[in-house]
Amino acid sequence: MIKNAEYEIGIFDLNQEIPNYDNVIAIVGKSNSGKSSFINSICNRKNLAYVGKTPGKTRALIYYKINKGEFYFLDFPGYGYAEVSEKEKKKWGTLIESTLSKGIKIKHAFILIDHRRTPSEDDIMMQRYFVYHNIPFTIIATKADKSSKSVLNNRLRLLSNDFFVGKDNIYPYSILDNRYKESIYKRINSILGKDE
Ligand SMILES: Nc1nc2c(ncn2[C@@H]2O[C@H](COP(=O)(O)OP(=O)(O)OP(=O)(O)O)[C@@H](O)[C@H]2O)c(=O)[nH]1
Ligand SMILES: [Mg+2]
Repeated sequence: MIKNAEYEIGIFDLNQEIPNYDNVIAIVGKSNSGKSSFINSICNRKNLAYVGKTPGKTRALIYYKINKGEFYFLDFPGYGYAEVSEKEKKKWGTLIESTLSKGIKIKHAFILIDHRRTPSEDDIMMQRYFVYHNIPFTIIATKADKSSKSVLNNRLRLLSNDFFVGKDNIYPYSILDNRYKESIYKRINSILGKDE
């Protein structure tokens, strides 16, 4: 389903013009939740998005052009990483908030969370933001390979309570297991109105 993926543009500071693409799927989540890994995996690419050894590596909003412009992934800087300096944190916060308030176009948001973690205040704030702005979202519970099936299922149930969504709005994912890809592709098709 994803045949082609390429880096399109990075938004590094507030003076930059924000692109106005249709069909943008935002990828948000805490630092280290697996956003960049998810993008690489779903695009079948090893090094499209940078996966750092230390959290807090994605420091800009990065647009990836998928299938020659059929849609875009927008990789957000991860929030909530404690060891980043206050100054850096403030810079990211401002970058995220102001691009959002400047009316950046987002068709759908994937909120990524390590399935073993309880949602942080920042996760819930992000979700509220999307609700407030009428942007539909899907929760992606990452690193599914790290738990047994029963533990994973239990966590999915708890996450659906925490995020106040039905379990069908939570998708497990693992970059180590290709079985999860198909359901994400289906989800993307339905987001793009390509159901048949
Ligand atoms: N076992 C396992 N590890 C994963 C999976 N997804 C991501 N990881 C690991 O989790 C770590 C963080 O992944 P990233 O993709 O860099 O996370 P990120 O959300 O982009 O982080 P920031 O850029 O800091 O916001 C890396 O060491 C990845 O290899 C997964 O499905 N399974
Ligand atoms: Mg990243």
